[in-house]
Amino acid sequence: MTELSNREIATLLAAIADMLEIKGENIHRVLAYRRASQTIAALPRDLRAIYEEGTLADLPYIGEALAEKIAELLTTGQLGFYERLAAEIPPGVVEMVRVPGLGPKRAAQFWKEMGITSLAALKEAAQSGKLRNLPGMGVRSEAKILEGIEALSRRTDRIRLDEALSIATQLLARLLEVEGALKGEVGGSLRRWQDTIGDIDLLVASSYAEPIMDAFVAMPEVARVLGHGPTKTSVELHSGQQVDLRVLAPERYGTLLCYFTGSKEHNVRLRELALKRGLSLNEHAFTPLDGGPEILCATEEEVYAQLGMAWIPPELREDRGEIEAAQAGQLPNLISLADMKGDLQLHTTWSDGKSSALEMAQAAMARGCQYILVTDHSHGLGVTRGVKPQDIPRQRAEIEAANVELGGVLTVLHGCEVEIRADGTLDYDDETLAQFDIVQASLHTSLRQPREQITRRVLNAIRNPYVRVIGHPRGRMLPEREPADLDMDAIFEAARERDVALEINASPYRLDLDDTHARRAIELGVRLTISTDAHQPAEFENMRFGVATARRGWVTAADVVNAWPLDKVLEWVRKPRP
Ligand code: DGT
Ligand code: CA
Ligand code: CA
Ligand code: ZN
Repeated sequence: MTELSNREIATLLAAIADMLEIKGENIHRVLAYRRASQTIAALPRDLRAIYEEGTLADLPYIGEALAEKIAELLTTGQLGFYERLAAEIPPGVVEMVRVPGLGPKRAAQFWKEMGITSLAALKEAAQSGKLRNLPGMGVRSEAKILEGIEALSRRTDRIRLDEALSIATQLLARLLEVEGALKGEVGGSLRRWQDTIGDIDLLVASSYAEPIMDAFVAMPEVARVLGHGPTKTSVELHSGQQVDLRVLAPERYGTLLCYFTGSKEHNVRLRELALKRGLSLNEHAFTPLDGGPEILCATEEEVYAQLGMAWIPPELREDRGEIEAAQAGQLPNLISLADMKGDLQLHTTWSDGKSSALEMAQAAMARGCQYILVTDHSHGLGVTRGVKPQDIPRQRAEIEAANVELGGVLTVLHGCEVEIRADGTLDYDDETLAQFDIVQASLHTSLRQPREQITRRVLNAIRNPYVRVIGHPRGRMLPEREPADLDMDAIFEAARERDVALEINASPYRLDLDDTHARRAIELGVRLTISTDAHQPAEFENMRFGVATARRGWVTAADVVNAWPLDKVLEWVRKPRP
């Protein structure tokens, strides 16, 4: 019997909650299981260890009854209560609850009234129009179910960049404390700063791999060991993430890093180039095909030099032209975090932010920022409070007071994130917009409109005489919510014509524009901004994700408005538009 991980137990308790709800049980009972599931999913250590200490019932939302059920799971690998429910409710019905927008009540309805017991049968029924006549259903809700099934099929195990980075840096720091560990780095997609991460790769230089591997598998986050060898160990964490650790001697660290940073496509090209030089290349070394001695590389620079080119920044290693550029000595001079002089999107307590403009400014100043633009939501966006037109002068006075307090070290500008409404109009009229230093416009609602309609909304905003920036243009949410179906070429064209900038939103939930769109934008002469969209001081930290995304898009400091000094930004804002 394999031991259950925290994640598997959490999943099982969540399934019990769903099944109880499908049965129409008391909502408090349902919530008890759901909360217990969340508690366990968030635990940083093995549930079994807590059980053995006898302190299960001390965990939040876990009482005596639940503690007993967990004990049964941990000791027998099974749970009678779950088995009985599962025998009663077909698994396909429980699966239906995972469809976005489809709750347990509907799943029960489809099961009991239509005899639907699988996702495939549900899809079929929706496609042939059989659901629309059920009570409470209609043509629209039927279409939503099809969309939901579609979205579910796209669902991935990939996680957000910030989550992966936080796990990886914690594990790596502890590995580097082991005696004999000389240095280490995160590798794979994480080192390339891809927007979502499959598994985490850790790379360590040491001549003594064994104690490092042993320390790794003994870490409390580890749920199970998938493979344990002299140079590679793979584990699954309680949170469900897979982590691969590779250790090689320091004199081979360059090839190790290069190989496991990837991407696979980039590596294939490097190996082809090596072969042309009569060498085979892997993580250990270059090996001459004619049988000569290995060529070891302690650094990545040596690996690339061996192939006749300059070191390529990891963010570019996707085989999108970086190898040709390196060979020609024409790698772009990529933007870096140190180039960022301001932040042009953030929120305060005037809308859904958690801090005042002054508090945000002080935090930004501590990070060396020279200016920030406060961009609270306009009042029409239902979910947040937003700034009413009559309150704009009061907000302005508050910002002016903050500027006095800051004494000129950092300048706070008064902006807004005006809502692009579903009908394509903006939430403020032009007279209102004229009061702000810089106006950004964004989409937050009706993101599933047909391409032509939603594109027209953004084009309208770009053509407004006051709008200078479009925030998070495509409206995606990582890792799963698809972007709006926008005609990006039409948007790039209009943005270039009107000299309106497009944002790379640095929130790891968004990273929107993404790398490829950012690259296309600058190739077409469109300006960019990179902004954190911070809702509290700690979120200024996210700038690095935005800059990394820009680097993946070959962006240089000249392309980015808030990498410019303030006077140049203001000149750009005030310049008459065509
Ligand atoms: P991920 O984990 O899906 O976010 O993406 P990566 O790029 O981290 O992929 P992963 O973890 O499978 O492998 C890490 C790196 O190791 C990858 O970028 C390139 C290298 N690598 C892995 N498997 C292969 C392979 O079969 N051939 C080559 N050439 N390289 C590989
Ligand atoms: Ca990986
Ligand atoms: Ca991997
Ligand atoms: Zn927004």
